[in-house]
Amino acid sequence: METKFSYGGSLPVESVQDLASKNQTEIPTRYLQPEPELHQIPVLESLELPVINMTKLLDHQHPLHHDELAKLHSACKEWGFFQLINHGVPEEVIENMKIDTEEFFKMPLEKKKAYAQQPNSLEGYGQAFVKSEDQKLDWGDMFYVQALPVSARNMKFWPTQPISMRESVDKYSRELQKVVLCLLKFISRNLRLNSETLTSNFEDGRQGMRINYYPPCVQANKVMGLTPHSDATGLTMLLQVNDVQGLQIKKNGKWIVVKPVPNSFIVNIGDVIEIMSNGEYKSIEHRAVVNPEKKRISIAAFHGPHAKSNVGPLPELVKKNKPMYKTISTEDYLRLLFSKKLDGKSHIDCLKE
Ligand SMILES: O=C(O)CCC(=O)C(=O)O
Repeated sequence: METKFSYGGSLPVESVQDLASKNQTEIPTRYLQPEPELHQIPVLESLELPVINMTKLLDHQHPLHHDELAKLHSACKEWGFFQLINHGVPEEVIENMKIDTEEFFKMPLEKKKAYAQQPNSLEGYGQAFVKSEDQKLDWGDMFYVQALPVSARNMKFWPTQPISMRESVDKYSRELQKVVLCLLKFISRNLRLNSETLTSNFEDGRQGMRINYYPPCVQANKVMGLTPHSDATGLTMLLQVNDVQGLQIKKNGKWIVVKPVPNSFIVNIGDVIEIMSNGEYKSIEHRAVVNPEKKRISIAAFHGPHAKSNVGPLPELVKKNKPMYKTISTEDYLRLLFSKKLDGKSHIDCLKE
Protein backbone atom coordinates (compact mmCIF):
# COMPACT_ATOMS: atom_id res chain seq x y z
CA MET A 1 0.00 0.00 0.00
CA GLU A 2 1.42 3.37 -1.07
CA THR A 3 1.68 6.02 1.66
CA LYS A 4 -0.10 9.25 0.76
CA PHE A 5 2.34 12.07 1.48
CA SER A 6 1.42 15.72 1.55
CA TYR A 7 3.95 17.86 -0.25
CA GLY A 8 2.26 21.22 0.12
CA GLY A 9 0.05 22.88 -2.43
CA SER A 10 -0.23 25.85 -4.69
CA LEU A 11 -1.85 29.21 -3.84
CA PRO A 12 -5.29 29.47 -5.45
CA VAL A 13 -5.46 31.86 -8.42
CA GLU A 14 -8.11 32.77 -10.97
CA SER A 15 -8.95 30.35 -13.79
CA VAL A 16 -7.11 31.53 -16.91
CA GLN A 17 -9.72 29.94 -19.15
CA ASP A 18 -12.34 32.07 -17.41
CA LEU A 19 -10.18 35.18 -17.61
CA ALA A 20 -9.54 34.63 -21.33
CA SER A 21 -13.27 34.24 -21.99
CA LYS A 22 -13.83 37.86 -20.87
CA ASN A 23 -12.30 39.13 -24.13
CA GLN A 24 -10.19 41.85 -22.52
CA THR A 25 -7.81 43.75 -24.78
CA GLU A 26 -5.19 43.87 -22.03
CA ILE A 27 -4.50 41.17 -19.54
CA PRO A 28 -3.58 41.60 -15.83
CA THR A 29 0.06 42.52 -15.28
CA ARG A 30 0.66 39.43 -13.16
CA TYR A 31 0.70 37.43 -16.39
CA LEU A 32 3.04 39.74 -18.30
CA GLN A 33 6.53 38.28 -18.23
CA PRO A 34 9.71 40.36 -18.16
CA GLU A 35 10.83 40.91 -21.74
CA PRO A 36 14.31 39.29 -21.38
CA GLU A 37 12.85 36.06 -20.01
CA LEU A 38 10.57 35.74 -23.01
CA HIS A 39 12.68 36.85 -25.93
CA GLN A 40 16.36 36.93 -24.96
CA ILE A 41 17.05 33.41 -26.20
CA PRO A 42 16.59 32.84 -29.96
CA VAL A 43 13.88 30.45 -31.16
CA LEU A 44 14.76 27.94 -33.90
CA GLU A 45 12.10 26.31 -36.12
CA SER A 46 14.39 24.29 -38.36
CA LEU A 47 15.59 21.41 -36.11
CA GLU A 48 13.58 18.18 -35.84
CA LEU A 49 13.45 16.00 -32.72
CA PRO A 50 14.76 12.45 -33.21
CA VAL A 51 11.97 9.96 -33.99
CA ILE A 52 12.24 6.54 -32.33
CA ASN A 53 10.33 3.57 -33.69
CA MET A 54 9.25 1.24 -30.88
CA THR A 55 8.62 -1.65 -33.32
CA LYS A 56 12.29 -1.69 -34.26
CA LEU A 57 13.33 -1.66 -30.62
CA LEU A 58 11.03 -4.52 -29.69
CA ASP A 59 11.87 -6.77 -32.64
CA HIS A 60 15.33 -8.14 -31.89
CA GLN A 61 15.43 -9.74 -35.36
CA HIS A 62 14.70 -6.47 -37.11
CA PRO A 63 17.65 -5.56 -39.37
CA LEU A 64 17.65 -2.05 -37.84
CA HIS A 65 17.19 -3.10 -34.19
CA HIS A 66 20.74 -2.15 -33.15
CA ASP A 67 20.63 1.08 -35.15
CA GLU A 68 17.41 2.04 -33.38
CA LEU A 69 18.95 1.31 -29.97
CA ALA A 70 21.89 3.53 -30.91
CA LYS A 71 19.48 6.21 -32.08
CA LEU A 72 17.66 6.02 -28.75
CA HIS A 73 20.97 6.39 -26.90
CA SER A 74 21.93 9.42 -28.92
CA ALA A 75 18.42 10.95 -28.51
CA CYS A 76 18.67 10.55 -24.71
CA LYS A 77 22.25 11.86 -24.56
CA GLU A 78 22.20 14.66 -27.13
CA TRP A 79 18.56 15.81 -26.93
CA GLY A 80 16.93 14.48 -23.75
CA PHE A 81 13.77 14.41 -25.91
CA PHE A 82 12.41 12.27 -28.74
CA GLN A 83 9.16 11.45 -30.48
CA LEU A 84 8.02 7.85 -30.11
CA ILE A 85 6.10 6.20 -32.95
CA ASN A 86 4.53 2.71 -33.15
CA HIS A 87 4.34 2.82 -29.34
CA GLY A 88 1.53 0.25 -29.13
CA VAL A 89 -0.94 2.35 -27.11
CA PRO A 90 -4.33 1.56 -28.70
CA GLU A 91 -5.71 4.45 -30.75
CA GLU A 92 -9.06 4.14 -28.99
CA VAL A 93 -7.45 4.67 -25.57
CA ILE A 94 -5.75 7.85 -26.80
CA GLU A 95 -8.86 9.14 -28.58
CA ASN A 96 -11.07 8.61 -25.53
CA MET A 97 -8.57 10.42 -23.34
CA LYS A 98 -8.46 13.33 -25.78
CA ILE A 99 -12.25 13.56 -26.09
CA ASP A 100 -12.88 13.46 -22.34
CA THR A 101 -10.16 16.01 -21.71
CA GLU A 102 -11.71 18.45 -24.18
CA GLU A 103 -15.16 17.82 -22.69
CA PHE A 104 -13.89 18.41 -19.15
CA PHE A 105 -12.55 21.86 -20.01
CA LYS A 106 -15.78 22.73 -21.88
CA MET A 107 -17.75 22.34 -18.64
CA PRO A 108 -18.78 25.55 -16.82
CA LEU A 109 -16.26 26.87 -14.31
CA GLU A 110 -18.40 25.87 -11.32
CA LYS A 111 -18.48 22.23 -12.44
CA LYS A 112 -14.74 22.14 -12.93
CA LYS A 113 -14.30 23.74 -9.52
CA ALA A 114 -15.95 20.71 -7.96
CA TYR A 115 -12.48 19.16 -8.50
CA ALA A 116 -10.49 22.22 -7.39
CA GLN A 117 -7.10 21.82 -5.71
CA GLN A 118 -7.27 21.83 -1.91
CA PRO A 119 -4.73 23.51 0.37
CA ASN A 120 -1.72 21.24 0.73
CA SER A 121 -2.43 19.19 -2.37
CA LEU A 122 -1.42 19.58 -5.98
CA GLU A 123 -4.16 17.30 -7.23
CA GLY A 124 -7.23 18.63 -8.94
CA TYR A 125 -8.13 21.62 -11.09
CA GLY A 126 -6.06 24.77 -10.68
CA GLN A 127 -2.47 25.86 -11.23
CA ALA A 128 0.78 24.35 -10.10
CA PHE A 129 3.70 25.83 -8.21
CA VAL A 130 2.17 29.21 -7.28
CA LYS A 131 4.19 29.85 -4.14
CA SER A 132 3.84 33.60 -3.51
CA GLU A 133 1.38 36.43 -4.10
CA ASP A 134 3.85 38.42 -6.21
CA GLN A 135 5.02 35.55 -8.44
CA LYS A 136 4.37 35.96 -12.18
CA LEU A 137 1.66 33.59 -13.36
CA ASP A 138 1.56 31.26 -16.33
CA TRP A 139 -1.19 31.64 -18.93
CA GLY A 140 -2.71 28.23 -18.38
CA ASP A 141 -4.87 26.06 -16.18
CA MET A 142 -4.17 22.50 -15.29
CA PHE A 143 -5.75 19.44 -13.94
CA TYR A 144 -3.49 17.02 -12.07
CA VAL A 145 -4.06 13.60 -10.55
CA GLN A 146 -1.85 10.94 -9.09
CA ALA A 147 -2.77 8.12 -11.47
CA LEU A 148 -0.50 5.28 -10.34
CA PRO A 149 0.02 3.25 -8.26
CA VAL A 150 -3.70 2.62 -7.96
CA SER A 151 -3.41 2.71 -4.14
CA ALA A 152 -2.22 6.35 -4.34
CA ARG A 153 -5.29 7.54 -6.26
CA ASN A 154 -7.47 10.08 -4.53
CA MET A 155 -10.80 9.49 -6.24
CA LYS A 156 -12.18 12.77 -4.89
CA PHE A 157 -10.27 14.47 -7.72
CA TRP A 158 -11.28 12.02 -10.44
CA PRO A 159 -14.07 13.66 -12.45
CA THR A 160 -17.38 11.82 -12.71
CA GLN A 161 -18.20 14.14 -15.58
CA PRO A 162 -17.68 13.59 -18.46
CA ILE A 163 -19.09 10.26 -17.49
CA SER A 164 -16.35 8.16 -19.12
CA MET A 165 -13.42 10.26 -17.87
CA ARG A 166 -12.44 8.06 -14.94
CA GLU A 167 -12.27 5.01 -17.17
CA SER A 168 -10.38 6.92 -19.86
CA VAL A 169 -7.72 8.15 -17.42
CA ASP A 170 -7.42 4.69 -15.86
CA LYS A 171 -6.87 2.92 -19.19
CA TYR A 172 -4.58 5.62 -20.52
CA SER A 173 -2.41 5.67 -17.41
CA ARG A 174 -1.92 1.89 -17.41
CA GLU A 175 -1.03 1.80 -21.12
CA LEU A 176 1.54 4.56 -20.71
CA GLN A 177 3.12 2.85 -17.73
CA LYS A 178 3.66 -0.26 -19.90
CA VAL A 179 5.39 1.78 -22.60
CA VAL A 180 7.60 3.51 -20.04
CA LEU A 181 8.72 0.23 -18.44
CA CYS A 182 9.54 -1.08 -21.88
CA LEU A 183 11.55 2.01 -22.80
CA LEU A 184 13.41 1.84 -19.50
CA LYS A 185 14.67 -1.63 -20.40
CA PHE A 186 16.22 -0.29 -23.59
CA ILE A 187 17.55 2.76 -21.76
CA SER A 188 19.16 0.43 -19.17
CA ARG A 189 20.85 -1.55 -21.93
CA ASN A 190 22.10 1.66 -23.49
CA LEU A 191 23.57 2.67 -20.13
CA ARG A 192 25.44 -0.68 -20.06
CA LEU A 193 23.22 -1.92 -17.21
CA ASN A 194 21.27 -5.10 -16.74
CA SER A 195 18.00 -4.50 -18.62
CA GLU A 196 16.01 -4.80 -15.37
CA THR A 197 18.03 -2.25 -13.37
CA LEU A 198 15.86 0.78 -14.07
CA THR A 199 12.58 -1.10 -14.17
CA SER A 200 13.27 -2.49 -10.69
CA ASN A 201 13.08 1.13 -9.48
CA PHE A 202 10.09 2.12 -11.60
CA GLU A 203 7.89 -1.01 -11.45
CA ASP A 204 4.80 -0.05 -9.39
CA GLY A 205 6.22 3.46 -9.55
CA ARG A 206 4.41 6.76 -9.32
CA GLN A 207 2.68 8.26 -12.30
CA GLY A 208 1.27 11.78 -12.17
CA MET A 209 -1.00 12.99 -14.94
CA ARG A 210 -1.15 16.70 -15.75
CA ILE A 211 -3.57 18.08 -18.31
CA ASN A 212 -2.49 21.54 -19.43
CA TYR A 213 -5.05 23.93 -20.88
CA TYR A 214 -3.63 27.07 -22.50
CA PRO A 215 -6.38 29.46 -23.65
CA PRO A 216 -5.63 31.82 -26.55
CA CYS A 217 -4.22 35.15 -25.39
CA VAL A 218 -4.60 38.63 -26.91
CA GLN A 219 -1.06 39.37 -25.72
CA ALA A 220 0.37 35.94 -26.52
CA ASN A 221 3.91 37.18 -27.08
CA LYS A 222 3.99 38.74 -23.61
CA VAL A 223 2.94 35.70 -21.58
CA MET A 224 4.21 32.21 -20.92
CA GLY A 225 1.97 29.13 -21.02
CA LEU A 226 4.30 27.10 -18.84
CA THR A 227 7.48 28.46 -17.25
CA PRO A 228 10.79 26.90 -18.38
CA HIS A 229 11.49 23.82 -16.29
CA SER A 230 12.87 20.33 -16.42
CA ASP A 231 10.68 17.44 -15.27
CA ALA A 232 11.54 16.25 -11.79
CA THR A 233 10.48 12.66 -12.43
CA GLY A 234 12.13 9.90 -14.51
CA LEU A 235 10.48 9.75 -17.90
CA THR A 236 7.63 11.91 -19.23
CA MET A 237 5.25 11.00 -22.04
CA LEU A 238 3.52 14.03 -23.52
CA LEU A 239 0.51 13.95 -25.78
CA GLN A 240 -0.56 16.97 -27.75
CA VAL A 241 -4.36 16.86 -27.69
CA ASN A 242 -5.20 19.35 -30.44
CA ASP A 243 -3.26 20.43 -33.46
CA VAL A 244 -1.63 23.60 -32.06
CA GLN A 245 2.11 23.84 -31.46
CA GLY A 246 3.51 25.36 -28.29
CA LEU A 247 6.24 23.17 -26.82
CA GLN A 248 9.82 24.46 -27.07
CA ILE A 249 12.92 22.75 -25.72
CA LYS A 250 16.30 24.26 -24.94
CA LYS A 251 19.22 22.98 -26.98
CA ASN A 252 22.64 24.59 -27.33
CA GLY A 253 21.35 27.83 -25.87
CA LYS A 254 18.35 28.13 -28.22
CA TRP A 255 14.65 27.31 -27.94
CA ILE A 256 13.75 24.61 -30.47
CA VAL A 257 10.12 24.49 -31.64
CA VAL A 258 8.70 20.96 -31.35
CA LYS A 259 6.49 19.87 -34.24
CA PRO A 260 4.63 16.76 -33.09
CA VAL A 261 4.62 13.84 -35.54
CA PRO A 262 1.09 12.38 -35.96
CA ASN A 263 0.30 9.42 -33.67
CA SER A 264 3.41 9.91 -31.59
CA PHE A 265 4.23 10.67 -27.99
CA ILE A 266 6.90 13.18 -27.08
CA VAL A 267 9.14 11.49 -24.52
CA ASN A 268 11.66 13.23 -22.33
CA ILE A 269 14.30 12.40 -19.78
CA GLY A 270 13.53 13.79 -16.35
CA ASP A 271 15.80 14.76 -13.46
CA VAL A 272 15.56 11.33 -11.81
CA ILE A 273 17.05 9.61 -14.86
CA GLU A 274 19.69 12.34 -15.07
CA ILE A 275 20.60 11.57 -11.45
CA MET A 276 20.39 7.77 -11.76
CA SER A 277 22.53 7.82 -14.92
CA ASN A 278 25.04 9.93 -12.97
CA GLY A 279 24.66 12.71 -15.51
CA GLU A 280 25.18 10.63 -18.66
CA TYR A 281 21.68 11.61 -19.77
CA LYS A 282 20.40 15.10 -19.01
CA SER A 283 16.93 16.41 -18.32
CA ILE A 284 16.27 19.32 -20.65
CA GLU A 285 14.53 22.60 -19.92
CA HIS A 286 11.35 23.15 -21.87
CA ARG A 287 8.49 25.63 -21.90
CA ALA A 288 5.08 26.09 -23.51
CA VAL A 289 4.19 29.24 -25.41
CA VAL A 290 0.66 30.44 -26.10
CA ASN A 291 -1.24 30.93 -29.35
CA PRO A 292 -3.00 34.28 -29.96
CA GLU A 293 -6.10 32.66 -31.51
CA LYS A 294 -6.37 29.03 -30.54
CA LYS A 295 -6.45 27.14 -27.28
CA ARG A 296 -3.87 24.41 -26.81
CA ILE A 297 -4.20 21.26 -24.69
CA SER A 298 -1.49 18.80 -23.74
CA ILE A 299 -1.35 15.83 -21.38
CA ALA A 300 1.89 15.08 -19.58
CA ALA A 301 2.30 11.76 -17.78
CA PHE A 302 5.24 11.87 -15.37
CA HIS A 303 6.75 8.55 -14.33
CA GLY A 304 8.78 8.33 -11.16
CA PRO A 305 10.32 5.57 -9.07
CA HIS A 306 8.34 3.69 -6.46
CA ALA A 307 8.18 5.10 -2.93
CA LYS A 308 10.86 2.73 -1.54
CA SER A 309 13.41 3.56 -4.19
CA ASN A 310 16.18 6.05 -3.48
CA VAL A 311 16.98 8.87 -5.86
CA GLY A 312 20.73 8.82 -6.51
CA PRO A 313 23.30 7.66 -9.05
CA LEU A 314 23.01 3.91 -9.73
CA PRO A 315 25.80 2.01 -7.92
CA GLU A 316 26.83 0.29 -11.20
CA LEU A 317 27.56 3.71 -12.73
CA VAL A 318 29.74 5.07 -9.97
CA LYS A 319 32.30 2.28 -9.85
CA LYS A 320 34.69 4.14 -12.12
CA ASN A 321 33.34 7.69 -11.94
CA LYS A 322 32.61 9.62 -8.77
CA PRO A 323 28.93 10.29 -7.95
CA MET A 324 27.83 13.62 -9.35
CA TYR A 325 24.65 13.82 -7.20
CA LYS A 326 23.65 13.06 -3.62
CA THR A 327 21.40 10.09 -2.85
CA ILE A 328 18.17 10.82 -0.98
CA SER A 329 14.89 9.00 -0.36
CA THR A 330 12.05 9.44 -2.86
CA GLU A 331 10.00 11.06 -0.11
CA ASP A 332 12.66 13.71 0.63
CA TYR A 333 13.14 14.24 -3.07
CA LEU A 334 9.45 15.00 -3.61
CA ARG A 335 9.36 17.26 -0.57
CA LEU A 336 12.26 19.27 -2.01
CA LEU A 337 10.55 19.54 -5.37
CA PHE A 338 7.17 20.73 -4.14
CA SER A 339 8.62 23.29 -1.73
CA LYS A 340 9.65 25.58 -4.61
CA LYS A 341 8.18 27.29 -7.63
CA LEU A 342 9.12 26.03 -11.11
CA ASP A 343 12.47 27.52 -12.00
CA GLY A 344 14.46 25.89 -14.77
CA LYS A 345 16.67 23.14 -13.35
CA SER A 346 17.14 24.82 -9.97
CA HIS A 347 15.99 21.94 -7.81
CA ILE A 348 18.35 19.35 -9.29
CA ASP A 349 21.20 21.78 -8.62
CA CYS A 350 20.61 21.30 -4.87
CA LEU A 351 21.51 17.63 -5.29
CA LYS A 352 24.80 18.16 -7.12
CA GLU A 353 27.88 16.92 -5.26
O1 LIG B 1 2.27 21.69 -22.89
C1 LIG B 1 3.37 21.28 -23.19
O2 LIG B 1 3.72 21.02 -24.34
C2 LIG B 1 4.42 21.09 -22.11
C3 LIG B 1 3.86 20.49 -20.86
C4 LIG B 1 4.90 20.31 -19.81
O3 LIG B 1 6.06 20.58 -19.99
C5 LIG B 1 4.50 19.84 -18.47
O4 LIG B 1 3.30 19.61 -18.21
O5 LIG B 1 5.41 19.71 -17.62
